[in-house]
Amino acid sequence: MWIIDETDFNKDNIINNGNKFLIGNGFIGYRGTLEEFGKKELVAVNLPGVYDKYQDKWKESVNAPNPFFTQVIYNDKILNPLINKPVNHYQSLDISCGVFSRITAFKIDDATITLKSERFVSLKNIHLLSMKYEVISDMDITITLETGIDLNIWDINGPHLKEFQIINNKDCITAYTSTLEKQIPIVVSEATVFSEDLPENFIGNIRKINVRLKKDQSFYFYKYAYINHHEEDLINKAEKFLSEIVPLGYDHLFNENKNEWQKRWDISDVIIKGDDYAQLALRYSIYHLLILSQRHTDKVSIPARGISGQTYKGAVFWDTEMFMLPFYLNTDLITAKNLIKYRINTLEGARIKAKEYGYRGAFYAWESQENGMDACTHFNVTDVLTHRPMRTYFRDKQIHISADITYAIYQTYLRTKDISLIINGGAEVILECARFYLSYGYLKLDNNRFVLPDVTGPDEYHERVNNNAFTNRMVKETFKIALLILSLLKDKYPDYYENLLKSLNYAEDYEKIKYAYEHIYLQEPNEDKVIEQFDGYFRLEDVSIDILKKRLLHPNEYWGGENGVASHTQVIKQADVVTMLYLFKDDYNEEIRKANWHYYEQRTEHGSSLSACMYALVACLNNNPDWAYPFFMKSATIDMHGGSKQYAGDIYIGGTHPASSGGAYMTAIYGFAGISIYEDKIIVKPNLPKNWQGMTFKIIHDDHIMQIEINDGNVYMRRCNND
Ligand code: IFM
Repeated sequence: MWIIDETDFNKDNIINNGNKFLIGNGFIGYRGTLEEFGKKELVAVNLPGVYDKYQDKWKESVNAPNPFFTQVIYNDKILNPLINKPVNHYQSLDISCGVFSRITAFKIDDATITLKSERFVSLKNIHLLSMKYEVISDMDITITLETGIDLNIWDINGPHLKEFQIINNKDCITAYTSTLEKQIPIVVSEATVFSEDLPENFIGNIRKINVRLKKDQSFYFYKYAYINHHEEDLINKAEKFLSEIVPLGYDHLFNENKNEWQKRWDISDVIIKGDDYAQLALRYSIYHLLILSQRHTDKVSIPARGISGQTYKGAVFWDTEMFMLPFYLNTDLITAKNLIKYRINTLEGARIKAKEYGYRGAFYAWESQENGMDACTHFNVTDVLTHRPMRTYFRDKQIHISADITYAIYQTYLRTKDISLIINGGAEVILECARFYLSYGYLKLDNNRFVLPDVTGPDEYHERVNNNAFTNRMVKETFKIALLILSLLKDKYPDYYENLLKSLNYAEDYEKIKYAYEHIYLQEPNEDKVIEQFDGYFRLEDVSIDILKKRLLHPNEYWGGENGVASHTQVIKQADVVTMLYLFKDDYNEEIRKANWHYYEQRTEHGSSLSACMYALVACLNNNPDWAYPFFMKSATIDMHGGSKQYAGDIYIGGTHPASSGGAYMTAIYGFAGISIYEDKIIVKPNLPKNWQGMTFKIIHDDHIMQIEINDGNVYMRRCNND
């Protein structure tokens, strides 16, 4: 249960397969396309954290040239399934070690020629990609093989790169460039070692060789590529890197990568007994989280579409902290801390944004790019009917983002007990976020309530509402965390505490936070135990999703915004109150959780991939694992099936959905296994779906790796050796 595959070639699956068969290592994302494909097939070597803005288009992450480009030509015919129908095709992804393979046979004239390749982006060495490529024919023929770096890059809002400087020497081809806006240097370099020594002809960035294939004897080559950016002297670095890597050989590098994967799986795997398909889907979700781990940097976080391309501008949303971080907190504390440090490092951007809107403190970017600048535009959706940009308020009003980050920092501190996170910026972020809410909300004098007007909660179809239940609860938590941190610092780090209060001029705010924490308005459940999503929500038209669909004038219409079909009804985009019920499970009893689950589920379109897992998690809390199961499977299989929308008008919006993968993981661990983690203990209350006989997994707790096994209703926990 480690193989994702496709046994046929279907051109309609090309785009989705780019996501489904994605390989990567957090530094590089390489889409699951075939070597002979180009920009039309959305080949991409995505570089998260490298951003560029071209003219007045949206700033987005940058795609690098493709060092694996290879095509075979026989009798003037290109072996490309889009040009010549293959007689058979098989492609697969081995998620145990992040290896993509394909085998495609073509019947060209009287010869059957088979192409085989295998590639990986190394988890061991973040700059390295490697490929083995093989050609076999059933008769003696001469083919032409072209391989090198394809500079023709697929961009959504590009181009982003200056003209390339190509350096060819006998050992490698190097393409060096820099981004247009900020001149960030980028290098892609490749070395190719053929199974026979043949004369090579270079046409710029591509080499061409003629190969006499002997019947049934394979001709092959190994390719080693180096990708880097943001550093000086990259051309020399590339050449030096390849001169050291090539002698090690493909098998050695392959095994190094495999061993690294084994280590990561050893702590991350979740074994399910009794449900093979769920097993594969869950592992596939974990695979996506593993290829996104940011162990090498705290300057880059995980974009909402991962490393699958430029969708959503390659920007980082709350998805990372609320849906992905829990996985890293259980399995990879280096990544978990780096994700937090990214937010600490981008505090300045959040301060600038708060000021821009006339607030104090830190208002984090809804779509965060480098330095925490907000990539979210005021017109983030284009109306399909008028083709006009629509004013949206994600950027201005989705204020829960600062609370989500505060929550994540505190959770990370609780789990790692790493006070350095707090005293090296974490406390400042928390206090600045709390201060932002002080300046955003106000105290209603007639009832002495601290309220938050004019916000957008997770349900993006209802913009600019008052007192969104989720937001208010998260802001209360922010105040609580700020108070806890202040008292911790006062007790244990008095000098630091004094300096911080002084440098932030926080004494008055401290008092106000105490007051706001006590007086913030939280919605009470109504007589049916349902919590109103925001002031006035219950007064909106109560209409079914099916009826709403009939009102659409165009299938791709946006349901939210000023005139969206859902905006004036109770139909919501994604889990909102239900997300709050999960996060604050101890605040609400089962009766309330059940009433809200039922009420909101019927009214939720699940138009965001962040939605299903929250319904799954709360269904588990409600002791209904079998209700949770379809939502869990929906989250876990989203990128296996690729059912999500790929295009909105002309804009590609597909890609992978790592928050959904994270949500599937959370459902398995916190839902089905029923784990609750406290400072001094782990409580396990399993709630397995009926066809699951058991689960086994590991989590890091209190500096130890704990293995938890649930088997036929019994729970076993043991401490593993940390090595
Ligand atoms: O962060 C989400 C948001 O909640 C819904 N729209 C898409 C974003 C990115 O996944």
